[in-house]
Amino acid sequence: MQNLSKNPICFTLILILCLKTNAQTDHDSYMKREHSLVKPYQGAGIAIPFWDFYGSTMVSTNYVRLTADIQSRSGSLWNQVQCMVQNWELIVQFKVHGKGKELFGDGLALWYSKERMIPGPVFGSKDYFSGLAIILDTYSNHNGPHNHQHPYISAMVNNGSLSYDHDRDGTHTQLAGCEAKFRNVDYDTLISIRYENDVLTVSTDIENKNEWKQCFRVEGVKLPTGYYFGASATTGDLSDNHDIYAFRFYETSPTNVQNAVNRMSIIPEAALFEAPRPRTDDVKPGMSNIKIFFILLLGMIVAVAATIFGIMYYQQRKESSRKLW
Ligand SMILES: *[C@@H]1O[C@H](CO)[C@@H](O)[C@H](O)[C@H]1NC(C)=O
Ligand SMILES: [Ca+2]
Repeated sequence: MQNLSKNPICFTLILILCLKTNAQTDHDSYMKREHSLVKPYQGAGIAIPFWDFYGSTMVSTNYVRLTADIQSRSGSLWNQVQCMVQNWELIVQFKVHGKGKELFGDGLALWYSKERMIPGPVFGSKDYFSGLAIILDTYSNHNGPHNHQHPYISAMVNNGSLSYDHDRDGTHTQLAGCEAKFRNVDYDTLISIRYENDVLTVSTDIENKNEWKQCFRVEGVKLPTGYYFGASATTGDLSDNHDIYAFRFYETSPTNVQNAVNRMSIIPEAALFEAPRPRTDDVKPGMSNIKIFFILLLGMIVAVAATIFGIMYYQQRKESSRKLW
């Protein structure tokens, strides 16, 4: 321990490791069947208990395919049971894959929303939604430079007043996000969405390491109880298979029934938006470092020149005043 405290970097590393372990998912908590979707799905492709599907969605033995790798498809999958759990974790096993090497899209969204089964432009679901969308965007619609790579995972909280802007890949309405290379890999890819005491934490397990990596954590997220879980995906000119393998829902701490009922009437809200959210191609590019360097250099030259002239002037005056005397 003495050695450790003498070595601050090592100590910090160990501290981070400890914190990470503590933050890791506690899978001993109880999986709630009414919000979960696990194999065997039952119903032989016709009906899955607690779940409805819409559009291009197809159920097979191993996965639910929201869209196939075909242009202009849209599909969704919705839980039938309102969520009255206050603190929860949802783990979704998914797979996004297709023929496209360079061009593929558009992506999928995981929902906790008031409305269900309503098709629309936000990855196959309704715009101006109420609730939470976790968006797994595989295609960058943005023509200008982005400040991140795709695929990209982001969160958006909406009270029904905001529109998801595809042209900006939703960057100016997102709470937070992270890059995530989940596409076309041949191992399992999972995302965890944790909502506890108004804190939203999204983590991924997409590197075949069997461990969670935090994507983002946002405090002050207000979500009501009584909304529905869902998943939707869409393809346009570009396509991909968007498959859901499992939804696993856990109640992470016991719910107080009265609180849960009271929370049904709150309006979705997020205290902290990611700041700043630049709309990059609208903004004139700022001064480049080279420009700043030259301006500083010019300033220095002017200052040096002024000093030299000043000294020369002073000496000349001294000399001329000497002559006068
Ligand atoms: C809904 O959200 C918008 C944008 O965040 C906000 O301006 C508005 O006040 C909110 N409305 C309600 C009723 O909370
Ligand atoms: Ca996009």
